[in-house]
Amino acid sequence: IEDYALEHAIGVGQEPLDVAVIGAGFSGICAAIKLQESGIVNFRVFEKSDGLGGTWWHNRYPGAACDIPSHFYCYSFEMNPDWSRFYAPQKEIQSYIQHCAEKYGVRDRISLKCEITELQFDETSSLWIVRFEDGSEVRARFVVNATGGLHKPFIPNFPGREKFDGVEMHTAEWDENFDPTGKRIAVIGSAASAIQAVPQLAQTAEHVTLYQRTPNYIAAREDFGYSDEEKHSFRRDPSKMQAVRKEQFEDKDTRLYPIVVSPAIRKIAEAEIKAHMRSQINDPALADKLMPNYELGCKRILISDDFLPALNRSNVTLETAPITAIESAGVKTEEALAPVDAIIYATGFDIEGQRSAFRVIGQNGRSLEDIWQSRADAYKSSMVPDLPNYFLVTGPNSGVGTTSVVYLIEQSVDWIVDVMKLAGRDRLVSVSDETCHKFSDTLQSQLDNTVWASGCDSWYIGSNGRIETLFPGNARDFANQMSHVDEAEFVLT
Ligand code: N01
Repeated sequence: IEDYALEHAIGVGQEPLDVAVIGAGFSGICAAIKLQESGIVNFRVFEKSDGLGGTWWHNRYPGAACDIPSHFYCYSFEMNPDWSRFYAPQKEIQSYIQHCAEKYGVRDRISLKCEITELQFDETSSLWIVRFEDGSEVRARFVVNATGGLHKPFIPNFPGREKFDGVEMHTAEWDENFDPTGKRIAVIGSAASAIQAVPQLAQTAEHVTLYQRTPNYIAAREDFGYSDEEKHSFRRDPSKMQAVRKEQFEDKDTRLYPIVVSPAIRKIAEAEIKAHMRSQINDPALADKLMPNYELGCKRILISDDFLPALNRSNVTLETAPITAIESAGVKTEEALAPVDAIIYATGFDIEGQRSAFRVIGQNGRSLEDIWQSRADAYKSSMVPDLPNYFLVTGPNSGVGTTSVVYLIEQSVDWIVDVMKLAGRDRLVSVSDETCHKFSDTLQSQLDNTVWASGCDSWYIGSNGRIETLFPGNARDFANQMSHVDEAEFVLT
């Protein structure tokens, strides 16, 4: 991964920006490209880390790859005939994002290593004050928060964690100098990140112990590499890439979305996936431990071709006894202590903590923390009452598990840019409490009828018991929601 020369020139003391974009992942780069295209050129992207790509910059654990097909997991305006595989690996996705920033001329609008600590709306100037960790600040008419949801690593507070003598790492904070060869490794967590890392680690580690608290449904991934001939044909005839994209968009929606809303379809698919899982595991007792006991789709359905076979290896153990403590030598369960050299936390992300990564203070001194105290609502996932000229990409209830988030990002960014244009240079645009709550209440009543509300414990559900991550429709429904901007939706002052 190329290391960019870092620039800290963030415009202190200069004219206010038209737009401050926060984050240089898929969302932030998309916002930058679309702002530029629409003629709003006085913007800057502020990125906390030292590289581009967001999720795809941070998640460098062995085996990290996307579980959405490459030709759909990219911008519609920048198809890539050179994807090496049906499902692209992390490095390629990060390079693709960087390529887009360079090709569309927005790279020099991105300031790296700029961590924001506070955003405050200044009523006098009607501008947002963006404050940084080093004490500097800039002002901007609009803010686009493109920081994503799965960003802040979560590590459980096991008793004794600080006593561990070996290496410990979260999957999203991977140290590339770590060599698993010959090591005894504990992987805690058994979901999307873990099932990608375990087969890779097991190839050279002395032993891998995987700590599973809840089993997951794991369907076949059926990944494959594209031949040079296929890549050439994508280049010669770009409509072939569009065809893959269209098939993914429509196929996933029609095939997978019914699982979300139909218990009968779930039952059939559940049996198929469980049979597939059993067929991959040699020991029936081990297979029993892997069978989920909740409805298919309640937690994210995982896909893998190499995780289940890896569990058959003699140097991999699946541990299901609950972890009681971490000791200096390793991981302790109710049954035994496993001495290890390294503990890998594949334990996911702190979604609610991420929402308060920096303070946001809107009109009348109302902070986002107060506004979202009991419920995190956003109108069309993007706008929050009392935060005028402030937009979120992939905000609350923006997730559609059956599609590509990059597709959803494009829909949202187009809508956000249109709303900015509606406000123009002289007006503030916001949504009323009533509009936002009415919108959100409708979503919540639809979500009540989905599998996500069927009783399992997942990161989709917040500590208040509400589903504030997912959208209750499919990709087409989301696109329809974002397809028009009507002045009557907003408060313009
Ligand atoms: O995290 P997770 P992830 N004690 O929160 C376990 C995306 N993603 O990083 O199920 C013991 O899903 C927890 O157990 P349980 C994708 O959207 C995409 O894997 O809560 N275990 C679970 O097994 C995904 O959904 C790709 O009982 C504990 C695991 O840790 C999202 O990121 C690849 C525990 C956490 O699973 C997050 O995936 C990777 C505790 N106290 C990720 N606390 C693609 O391919 C948690 N766990 C695109």
